[in-house]
Amino acid sequence: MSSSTLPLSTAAVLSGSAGFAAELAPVLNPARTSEVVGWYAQASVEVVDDVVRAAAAAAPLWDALGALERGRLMAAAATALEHGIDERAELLTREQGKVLWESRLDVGGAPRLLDYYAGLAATLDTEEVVHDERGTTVIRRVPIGPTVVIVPWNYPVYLCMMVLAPALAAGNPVIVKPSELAPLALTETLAILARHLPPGVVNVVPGTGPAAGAALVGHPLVRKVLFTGGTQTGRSVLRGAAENITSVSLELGGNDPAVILESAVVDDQLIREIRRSVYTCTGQVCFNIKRLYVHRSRYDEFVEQFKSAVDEIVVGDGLHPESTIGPLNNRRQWESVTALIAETERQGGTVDVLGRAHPEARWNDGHFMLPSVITGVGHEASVVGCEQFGPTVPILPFDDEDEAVRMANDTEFGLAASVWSSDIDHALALGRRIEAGSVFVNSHRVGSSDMTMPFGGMKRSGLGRNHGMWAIDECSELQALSHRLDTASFPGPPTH
Ligand code: TXE
Repeated sequence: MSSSTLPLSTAAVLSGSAGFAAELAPVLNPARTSEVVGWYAQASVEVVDDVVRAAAAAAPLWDALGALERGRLMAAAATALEHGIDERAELLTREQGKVLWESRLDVGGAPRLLDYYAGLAATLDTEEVVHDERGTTVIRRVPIGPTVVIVPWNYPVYLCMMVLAPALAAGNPVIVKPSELAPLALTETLAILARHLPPGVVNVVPGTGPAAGAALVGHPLVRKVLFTGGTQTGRSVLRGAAENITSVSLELGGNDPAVILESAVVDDQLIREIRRSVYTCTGQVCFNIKRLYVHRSRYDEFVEQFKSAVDEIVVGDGLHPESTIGPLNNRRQWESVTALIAETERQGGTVDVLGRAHPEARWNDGHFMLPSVITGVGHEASVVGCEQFGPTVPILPFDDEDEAVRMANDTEFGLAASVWSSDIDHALALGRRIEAGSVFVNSHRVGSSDMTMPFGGMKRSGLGRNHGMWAIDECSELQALSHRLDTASFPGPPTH
C-alpha cells in the first residue's frame, strides 16, 4: 500500500465499512512544500456516523474478552510494531518536518506504550469485593465506551498512543482523528495495530478538525474524548461535548518556565540540556521550555554560554543527518512565530538570530527558521506571555526567588516547569510553589516524565491526568454493585 492512498483505504478497512467516496487533500513536506508526501480523505458526517456505529458495535466484545486477553492482543501488536520503525520514522519526518532521531522516538513510542499498557491490563480484571455485616459490595471498573482520540501534529504517534493504549486496555474501542498536518505515519501505525485486534476496535477517521473532529466530538454514541492540541480548540471540544454530557480529557498548550537559581552550576551539561528542551521539534512541543528566568548573578554567563550553544544549531531538512532541527510544521505556525518575533523587536527586545542553514536546505520552499534568543524584554512582553511554539526563547533576570516564583506562576498555563540548582532539596522546595502539573529538577525534556508520574496540566493547560493507572481511570467508569441485608441505618420517612 502506498502512503498516498493509505488514509482513505485504511479508514474504510478499519471502520469495517465497504469504502467511501471522499475528497482527498494533500499532505505537504514542510521542508519542500512542492512535494506531496501523501493524501488524506476528508471524512463526511455520514462516514463519521458509520465509523462510530462500527466502534459501538465492537464495544461489548472487546469488554467481554477481559483485560488479560486484551493485553495479550496488544502485546502481539506491539511486537509487530517493532518492525518498520525506520520506514515510518522517515515518512513522519517527510510529513512533520522534525529530524529523524526525533521521528524514531515518536514512532518507536507506539510499541513501548502498547507493551506497557498490555502489562498493566493484566492487573485490571480484579474487582474489589467488600463483605461486612451489612452484606456485599463489589466495586467494578468498567469501560466508559466508544472513545475518540483527537491528535495534534507535533508528536502524532506518541501522543496518540499515550492515550489510546490505556483506553484500549480499559476495554474501550477507539476512533482516532489524526491531524490533517501529519496523518500518514500515524495511520500506518494504526493499520498495523488494527490487524491484531477484533474488527471495529481501532478505527481511523481522517479529515479536518472543524468537520470530522467536531462531528466525532458531538456524536451521541461517543462517551469519551481524549483531546491533545491548542487551548482554543480545547474550548470548542468542551462545548461540543456538553450537549451529550460526554466526558473529556484535555492535553493543551503550555508556557513552561525554567528557573535557574543562584546555586546552579552553569556548565556545558546544563546549557546543552536547556538548549535541547527549548529547540526540540523546532520548539513545537507542549512541554518544551518556553521562558527562562535566570538569577541576576548568573545571567550574563548564562546568556553568553547559551547563545554560543544555540549558534551550533544547523537548520535543514530533517532527513539530512547534519540537521539539528527541521522546519516548522506548517505555514500558519511559521507566520505566527515570525509575527511574534517582529512584535518582540517593536517592544524593544533584542532578538539574536543564531545557528546556520544546512547548505542543501531549500530555504524558500520550506517553513525554515533559524533559532533565536531573546533578551532585553520585561515579563509583560508578548513572547513571555504566550506559547510561542517555535525556535525562540526569552531569557529574563530575577533578583529574588519570590519574584521568580511570581513570574513563573503569572500565566494562564500550568503544564510543566523546571528548577535548576546544585542544591536539590532547595530546588524541590521551590518546585512546590510552582503551579504546574509536572515540576522537574535539573531536567526538562521528553522523558523527564514517565509512567510512574501523573502527567497533565493545571489551569488552562488541560483537564485530567495521563500515564499509568491515572490514564486508565480517565477512560473507565466505576460501578458499585451492592447487596445489603440491612439498609435501615439510613433513615427513611417515618411510617405510621
Ligand atoms: O492545533 P489544533 P493547531 C498548540 C500550539 C499551536 C496551537 C494551534 O500553541 O500553535 O495549539 O495548533 C483537531 N473539533 N498546540 O491549530 O487546532 C485538529 O484537526 C475537534 C499544542 O494545529 O488544536 C487536530 O487533529 N477537533 C499541542 C487537533 O484538533 C478539532 C500540539 C489539534 O489541532 C477542531 C499542537 C474542532 N473544532 C498544537 N479543530 C500540544 N498540547 O502538544 C481542530 N481540531
